Amino acid sequence: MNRKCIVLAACLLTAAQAFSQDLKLWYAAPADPAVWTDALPIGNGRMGGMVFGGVRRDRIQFNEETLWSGAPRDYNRQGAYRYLPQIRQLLFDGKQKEAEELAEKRFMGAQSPAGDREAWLRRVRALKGLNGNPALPGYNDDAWKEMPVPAYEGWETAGFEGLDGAVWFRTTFNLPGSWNGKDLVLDLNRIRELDFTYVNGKLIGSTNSPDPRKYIVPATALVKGRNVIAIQVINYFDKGGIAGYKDTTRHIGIYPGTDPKQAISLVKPWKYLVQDSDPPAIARYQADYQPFGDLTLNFPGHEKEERYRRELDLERAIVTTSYTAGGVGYRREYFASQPGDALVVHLAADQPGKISFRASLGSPHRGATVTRIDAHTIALSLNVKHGALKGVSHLRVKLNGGKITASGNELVISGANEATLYLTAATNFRSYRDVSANANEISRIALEKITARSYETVKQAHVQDYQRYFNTFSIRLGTDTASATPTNLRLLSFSKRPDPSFAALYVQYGRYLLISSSRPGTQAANLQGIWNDLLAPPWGSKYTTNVNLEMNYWPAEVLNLSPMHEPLFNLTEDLVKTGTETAKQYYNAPGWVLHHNTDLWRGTAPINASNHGIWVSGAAWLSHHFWEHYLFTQDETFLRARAYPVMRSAARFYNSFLVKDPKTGWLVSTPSNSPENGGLVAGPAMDHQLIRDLFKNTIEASKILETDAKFRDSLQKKMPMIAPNQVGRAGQLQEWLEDKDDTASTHRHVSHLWGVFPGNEINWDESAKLMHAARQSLLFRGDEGTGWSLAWKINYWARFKDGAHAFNLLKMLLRPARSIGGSYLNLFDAHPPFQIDGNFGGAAGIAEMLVQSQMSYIDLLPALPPEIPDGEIKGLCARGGFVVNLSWKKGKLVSTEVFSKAGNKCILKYGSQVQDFSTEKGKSYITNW
Ligand code: FUC
Repeated sequence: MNRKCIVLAACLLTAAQAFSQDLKLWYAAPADPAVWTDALPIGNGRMGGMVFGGVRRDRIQFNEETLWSGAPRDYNRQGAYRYLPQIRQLLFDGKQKEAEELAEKRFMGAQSPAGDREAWLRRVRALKGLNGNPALPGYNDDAWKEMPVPAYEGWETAGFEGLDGAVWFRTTFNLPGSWNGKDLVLDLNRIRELDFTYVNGKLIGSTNSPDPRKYIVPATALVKGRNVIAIQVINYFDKGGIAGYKDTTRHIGIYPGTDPKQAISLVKPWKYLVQDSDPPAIARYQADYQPFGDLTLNFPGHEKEERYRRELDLERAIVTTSYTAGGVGYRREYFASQPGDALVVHLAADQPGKISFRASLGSPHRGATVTRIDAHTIALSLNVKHGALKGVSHLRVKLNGGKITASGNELVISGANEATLYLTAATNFRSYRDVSANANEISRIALEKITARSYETVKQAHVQDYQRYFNTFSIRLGTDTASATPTNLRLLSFSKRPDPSFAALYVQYGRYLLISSSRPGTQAANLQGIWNDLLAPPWGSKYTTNVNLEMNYWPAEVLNLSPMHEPLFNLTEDLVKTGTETAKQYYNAPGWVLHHNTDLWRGTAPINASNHGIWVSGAAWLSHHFWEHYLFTQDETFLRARAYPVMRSAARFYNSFLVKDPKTGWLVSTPSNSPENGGLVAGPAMDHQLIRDLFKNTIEASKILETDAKFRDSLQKKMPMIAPNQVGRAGQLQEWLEDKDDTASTHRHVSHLWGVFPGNEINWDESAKLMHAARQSLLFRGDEGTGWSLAWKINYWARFKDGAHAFNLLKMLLRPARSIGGSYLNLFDAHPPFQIDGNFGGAAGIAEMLVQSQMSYIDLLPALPPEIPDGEIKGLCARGGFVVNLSWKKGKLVSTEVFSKAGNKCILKYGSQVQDFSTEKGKSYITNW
């Protein structure tokens, strides 16, 4: 066998030139205007856009990352620590329910102030703002409009985004003669959230419970012929209206007491009137990420288009739509420029004078206004309801030829050769404590700056800037035979037909999404990255820290996007400050702590409910990211100035927080939770893995930095006292201190395997027994899961070195989204609903199949799936400061080239073969295998 090491001259890895695998998502049709996840994302880390690419009407829904609900405030419940001993004791005594009840009352975070609900309700119940009483059968509703009823996901989905308050609904039905004298059942199933339901003016029911609403309508309330149903729906927040059944084949309706089969369906347009759309604020634990607005373009006369194509080019970060209509070829380009700090849309045609359209701005925020600034510019202003933030956005159109007029607040362009639209946006957010920025000035200045340059210059600067990051890595898997197939069809067939290059595209898409949602200097990528169209998005589109936020950053180091990690470090450094106060108020402890969620305002206290909101390991997990960044980059300045202070402070917290379990004598984490599974407990395995990882890394860091010897010793002493990983009666890795795992549970979280990935205390080399047990646990849990759960399992199976199993999970992640995890047409991860973590976890998982470096060596092709017999990668990063290029054929490694950033000793391992050699900083080493 030919195994040689050649020392090369220093060379910089600019990998992208290497392969020309087609890096495009493309579609032969525009996005369905009603399906947001059909649209293609663009983003510059600060502004995000979703491009629909419609022909007659195009929509670019956009975001600015600092537009959130809420305001700076203290999230901590003062003095919560006074209840800590009692909660601990209840848990040690096996009284989980009592512990949860006490914690629910005394240990949850402080909510935002609520408005006066009762006073408001009294007013709307007293028919304030109405002429007459809509409950009465004789009320004249001729002037009311109609709304389709029901809407399971809320009236928001029927075009009423942002509507909360008191809304009246009215409809009628004809009483069949044979029902005369009978009591009827009015089955409305679900109403969001409180209703007052009348039949012919008589109140027949009212509840705010989510339970099915089946009201008895007494025969005495009914009249012959036409009967009137009137419902006053009260909705304070989020989804509203008559929701009916999730299964739309089941109808809401009315029927004689015993026989639903005879029901008269009430699924139809109902008359409605908004009585009051200004309900009082509700108390919230944390804030929601907000949509900003919509840029809408109308193209009169664009009919019967041909040769339509919509694509996202990952190599240039540009979306393009093109088509022919009326004999003219049209082409639009859309991108989010980081150097220009704006979204840009360029319209061109293949004949002069053919660009005519109307451009307008809108926003789902109630009360948003659009004003005309000058002949070419309009501005949108908005305030977040009940919140501290305002947003301002500017739109300017620059033309080549043609003319522009303003009609109302629209810009009307006719007969241009080309047009370029520049969209800027800003808020008054400065920091989590300061909202004094001038949104209008920031947005206006950005606009003036970018519009002073030509479109070509702006575009070139964008591509150059983006490629600085994107081109550090390239990947080719298999031969690219399917790129001529539209992405939606590839998604349909990925689980059935071999298409390894689709997996390569998915990796690069993950990198694209990270560059687009998390640039140095911006906020960290949230649950939806930077893309959100809803005022009340799922889980607030905030930062869930018991896996989701961290998963967003799994690809950052390994896929050579280290600078994109920066926003997570900034976020964490804020959390160290707020979390220090939480550590004091809740645990009377030094250091910092973070529970299972945070938001723009850096909340660190427990939220939601005591059975899962009290989870203490966020600080340990985020500290892990600082250490990993150091391992990959070997940047000692970063270790000293940024990583160590964060890690040390977190270690101080756990050092004080761990207590002795009276039964076992081990040190345990309590109260806590094995994420979202099993309620409030003492000693979940995951916590101990995380804390050991933190202690170990902090010890290591303090040695490298030659500091804190005493503190290091105290951690070293504690390490062996922490409750160890245990193998249970079914051969599983125990999720809890006690051997009580339910082996039939298919719960989406498999947190107790954290030590396998992203941790590494459980591995084949040093702890094979535990590795087997962890594997057994994962087998019990099964493959199915939400998007992020599938993505985590890909990484687990890669660490178990089972490439075939890992690839099966990738097939599940890359299947069309249905009721369980998969991907939307734009390849956004579906929890469902959309959550971006799975995109990042999935991309990292593919890397994990191909190279691993968590031990003291670089493991090459450790879990190569049979579906990827051939491939080539350039620019993959490994711990120790190495950048790896490798190629393989027919399932066998062919060659590697390792670039050494730090001059460390390098050990390469491929199966049972090992190559080790010293390296010099800045040099590359080729090995043929
Ligand atoms: C955790 C998960 C959910 C979801 C949410 C954002 O609560 O358990 O599945 O991903 O975060």
